[in-house]
This record gives sequence, structure tokens and C-alpha cells, in this order.
Amino acid sequence: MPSLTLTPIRALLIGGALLLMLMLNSCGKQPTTLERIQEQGILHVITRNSPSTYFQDRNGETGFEYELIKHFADQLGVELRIETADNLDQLFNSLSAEDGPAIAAAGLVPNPERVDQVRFSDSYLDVSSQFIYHQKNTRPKQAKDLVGHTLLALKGSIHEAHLQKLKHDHPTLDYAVSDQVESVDLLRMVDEKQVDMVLVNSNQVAMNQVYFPDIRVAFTLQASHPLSWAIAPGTDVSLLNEINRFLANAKQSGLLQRLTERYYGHVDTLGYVGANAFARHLQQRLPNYEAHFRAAAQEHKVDWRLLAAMGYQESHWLPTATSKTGVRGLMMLTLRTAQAMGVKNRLDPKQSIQGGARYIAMLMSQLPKSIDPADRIWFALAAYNVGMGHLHDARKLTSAEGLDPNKWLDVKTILPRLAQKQWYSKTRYGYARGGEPVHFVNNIRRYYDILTWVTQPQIEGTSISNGGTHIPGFTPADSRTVPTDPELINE
Ligand code: BLG
Repeated sequence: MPSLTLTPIRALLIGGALLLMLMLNSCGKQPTTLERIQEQGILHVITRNSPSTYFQDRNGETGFEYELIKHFADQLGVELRIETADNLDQLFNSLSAEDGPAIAAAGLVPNPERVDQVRFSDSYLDVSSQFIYHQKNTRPKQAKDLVGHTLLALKGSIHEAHLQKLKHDHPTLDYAVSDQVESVDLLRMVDEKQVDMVLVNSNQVAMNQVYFPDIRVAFTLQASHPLSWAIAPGTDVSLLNEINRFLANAKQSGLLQRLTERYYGHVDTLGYVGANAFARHLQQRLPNYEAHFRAAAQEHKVDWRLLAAMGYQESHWLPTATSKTGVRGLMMLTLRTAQAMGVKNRLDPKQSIQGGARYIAMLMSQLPKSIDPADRIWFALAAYNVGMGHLHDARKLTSAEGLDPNKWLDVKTILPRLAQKQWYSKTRYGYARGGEPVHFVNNIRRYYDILTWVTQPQIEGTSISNGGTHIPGFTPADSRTVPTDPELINE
């Protein structure tokens, strides 16, 4: 039987082996970057404040990047902490700092010059670089047409690298870069003719076309480049792998498509002409009625931007609008509804707005409690357009189909059936042009989203009419004489 007594040498050997095992074990237990984030319960992200990345809206934080990374944080089961950087240098530097943010999510193009500094994730959106000019100037069609014009891009962006290359081929080309502005500011500068041209990402153009009526694409520089998130260098691959898995899922589940449509789909929804008209009317017409929208909204406890969005959908903010069926005014009240709301003259914009506000508030309060709170407003808008009776018919048909009558997503697929005999013959109120309220709500949501950015809470308190928002060139409210509505006035 071997002796169990320990010689000093043996004890030393065993002790050393134990120590080694302990060390190896503790190395194995070293938490990965991902585990550390999960242990701390916080995902610290840096971004930029802009309409395509992150901003405050009526419900709090929002923006394409914000929504995407919030889904990621939710999936990890951690809290999201957002920090914003003033410029790209600051963003990348803070990412490399100790205890800095784990991810930068800010519509970043993996610029070869940054590759040593940070690591980029897989792409979530492909964009291209576009030269933007003012529609009143001659359209430049190629790089040599840029010579002799003032040209601006964001400092530290991929566009700066593009311009450097162009300058190499066209030495007389002049350009400047700035770290004091966002892409949205560059586009505004073209719209205001402060600069001849700017180079920005195509997603920025798609989003901002509705704010700046005079901007146009001159030409596209490069077919496409990817947008990615960046993570700090020197970390293990756990976080990067998790991000890439999440992005692949977001593509598959349709999440990325939904976000892209919501933030960059203005032109697709409104059409190019529609988007441009909205941008013009935002500047030229809305300031005349903003005070009325605000006053009516306050009285009836609704968001004034929602009323303004409704007014745009109804009449393009034209107080004398009249439909084929005799529905009239800025908020398009029927004669019956106008009378019920105490409106004496439908063509008076102030009265029309007050009537519309009172009516939508009343419809909101009449909706059954069972309706999903987030969806109530869409139901109320549908009722504003098609009437509460028809809306309830559509909800009943929705239930009969095994869908949820309290969810707008379900009811909106059924509403168009009210125009088909096989369906409306089974309803209480019969035929209605059921497709119209769906279109009506879709458009209002779009206008509402746009107005929300224009009048973010941090710049609230400044009204559109005094030029205090992001939109330049607003004229003060006018005091036009109000035409009369003979149908009501003469009664
Ligand atoms: C709405 C009324 C509802 C009414 C429905 O019609 O008008 N809304 C307003 O007046 C604000 O009150 O519901 S009901 O009272 O329960 O019957 C249904 O009659 C208005 C709609 C009609 C629509 N725009 C507001 O959205 C309109 O103008 N249609 C005309 C189309 S066309 O140009 O003549 O083809």
C-alpha cells in the first residue's frame, strides 16, 4: 500500500498543480463581454441625435437606431442606456475609452480608416452616397460638374474619403468637411442655399425629402455601402456574434423591413410629388393654422400634431376644400357632423379645427374599453372617416374571421370588405367604402410621424410659425378673411 505521508517535494508539486488548476479554472470563468453586459443588466450605447438615429418624440425615445438596438437590449434582457455624441470623432473615441459604451449605433458606414479603431457588425441596411443640389440650380451629372461649386460633407464620414479620392482625380475640385452638423443640417443648408451641394447617405435623403422641398439628388456616387454597428476593439467576439445573430433574425422576422419602411418610407408612401408637396405645405400653410391646432388640441386633450396630420390628410390645410359629396373645410366635416359639433361655418379654419378636435375626442371616448390602448387613436380616426357604425361592423366581421377586433392591424385587413356585397350584406350598416379609412389612417400616421420629428419636445415651446423648429422659412400666421359656408350660414 503506498504511503500517504507527504514529502516536502511532493507537497510542493501537489500545491503547484492545484494552483495551476485554480488559475486555469478562473481563466475559464472570466466573463465574456456579453456575459458582463448581462451581469450588469445594462447595455450602454452611443448614438447621435438625428431623425434617422435617435430623438425624443411624443412617446419618449425613438428613431431607427434606437428602435433596433432597443429590440436587441430587450432580447438580452437588459436595460438600454443611450448616450449621444456631437460628432463622429467623439463617437468613435468614446467607444475606445475604458468603461465607454459597448456599441455605437448611428447609421455608420464601415470606413476603412476606422477598421483599426473599432470592429463593425454585419450590415443591417445598404445605402449609397448621393450628391444633393438645390432644384433651382443646374443639376450636376458627374464629378467634373462639381468643380467650382461649394461642397460639404460630414467630417470623418465615408463621404469625406470619397471626396478625397475625387479631388485626386479632379484637383480643382474644392470641398469642406464639418463636425459641427448632422446630415439633416447639410440637407437644410442646400435647401436654404447656404451651400451648393452636399454628399450624404441615400437613407438620409429618403427620410428628409419630406422636410426640404427644394433638395434634389444630383447623382449617386457609389452603388452601395453597408450600415453597421461598431463595437469597441480588443473585446472578445461574444458581443459581435450575438449582434450578428440578432441582425440576421431581424432580417428574417421582418423587423428591419418594418423599421426601414417606417423611417425611410415617406417617399414610398406619399409618392415623390406628395412628399414634396407636404414639405412645401409644411412651410407655407401649416404656420397659418398652428395656433388653432394647438388651442383646439389643448381644449380637447389630443396631440395638436395629430390634429394637424388629420387636417393635412383631409384638405392639405386648405380651409375652402370641398369634396364631391359636399363635405367641407380644413377638417372636412359633413354637414351633419358640423352641426352636431356646433360648427356654424365649416369654411372658417378655426371653427373647422375646433369641430374636428371635438369630434375625434368624442369618438375616442365612445370606443369600447376592450380596444388595445395603443390602437385607440387609429380606431377613432377610422370612425372619423367612415363612421362608428361601419367601424363596428368591420370589428364584428373581424371577430367572425377569428381575428382580434381590438387590434387595428387585424381590423384594417377586414375594413375593405365593407365595399363587397358578400360581406356588407351581412352587416348592420351595410355598404361603405371600407378601403378609404385604411388609407386615411395610414397617411395620417405618416404625417403624424413627420410632424413629430419637426416639433420634438426638446425644441417644443418654439412654434413652427416663428421659425423655431428644424424647418426653415416659415411665414407668420396670416389673417386672411374667412369665406362663408352657405349651407350653414344661411340656416
Ligand atoms: C365622415 C364624417 C363622419 C361620418 C362619416 O363621414 O366624413 N366625419 C366628419 O364629418 C368629420 O361623421 O360618420 S357618421 O356620422 O357616423 O355617418 C360617414 O358618413 C370626411 C368623412 C367623409 C370623407 N371625409 C372626414 O374624413 C369625405 O370627404 N368623403 C368624400 C369623398 S369624395 O371626394 O366625395 O369622393
